[in-house]
Amino acid sequence: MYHKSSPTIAASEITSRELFEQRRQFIQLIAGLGLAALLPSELSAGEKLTIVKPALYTQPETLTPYEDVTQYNNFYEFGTDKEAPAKNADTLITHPWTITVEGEVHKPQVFDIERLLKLAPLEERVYRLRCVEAWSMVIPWVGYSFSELIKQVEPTGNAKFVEFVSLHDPKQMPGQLNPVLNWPYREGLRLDEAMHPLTLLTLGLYGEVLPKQNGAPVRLVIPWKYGFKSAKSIVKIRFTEKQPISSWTASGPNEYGFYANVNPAVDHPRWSQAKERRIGEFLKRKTLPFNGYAEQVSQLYAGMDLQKNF
Ligand SMILES: Nc1nc2c(c(=O)[nH]1)N[C@H]1C(S)=C(S)[C@@H](COP(=O)(O)O)O[C@H]1N2
Ligand SMILES: [Mo]
Repeated sequence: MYHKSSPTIAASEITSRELFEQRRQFIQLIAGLGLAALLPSELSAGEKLTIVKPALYTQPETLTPYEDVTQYNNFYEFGTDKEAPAKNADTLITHPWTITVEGEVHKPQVFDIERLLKLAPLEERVYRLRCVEAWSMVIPWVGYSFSELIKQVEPTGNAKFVEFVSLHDPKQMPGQLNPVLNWPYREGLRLDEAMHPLTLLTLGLYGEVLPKQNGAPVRLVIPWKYGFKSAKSIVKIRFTEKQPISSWTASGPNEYGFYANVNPAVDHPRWSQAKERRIGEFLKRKTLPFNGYAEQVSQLYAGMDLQKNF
């Protein structure tokens, strides 16, 4: 079973760049120890999970406090208020857990969480997460590039997209009794977006196994897209030839596009996307194209009309 085993430091203690760096190093240390300690002993023998690589794409920014990251959430399976997931998500059973990978792959297979934890060295990635509702956070995630899983299943030549499906069980997820979305929660990426090294298969944050309200035990984080693309508590991954229909796109095709790249120049029909409120800060800041990751990802969309493909 998973137990919260690593201490956390209040992010409010960060007062300078130096402290921030010290803290980062400490988090990296406990991340390795904490996650390794969670493995059943027969799996931890000889495994190098204690190494948490400082990552290539990590952004040196002030982290959003742990309390905000874990108490201000969107996870409609547990209610539509930001406070609801932290209050209600304890009914989610996160172990045992498997992800079934199927569709246009040469090697369809079922991954249990123990295997996912050791599929690749765990890295800490500090990513900005920009919600479509015009707020944002900076979160130290733990995981590895989703391409590591793609390699294992060997997509066929027909695979053009990847669909992600979250758990559907109203007993564990009472918010699913509310037809606010067409359950289960579904999201999708183009295969090249899914292959991009920034796309993170995420197993932890702040050096700990993911809290349930943040999408335990496994979610995706796609930092250049609006937060709703980053599906939580994933049980199925399907490689497809046709573009999958995301839950949010199904509920409002004019409001939530398939691409959903963060774009200050394309407003949501009901509000501006030009600025965002960083949770914990007072003044709004300008939203950056691709959430600040344009250098890494803009070539994925070369020649595309991003007003049309919003
Ligand atoms: N299954 C599922 N995944 C989801 C959501 C959801 O309601 N259900 N909300 C999305 C939205 S809108 C955002 S902004 C992020 C929030 O992630 P966080 O709560 O870890 O910050 O999760 C995304 N993933
Ligand atoms: Mo969101």
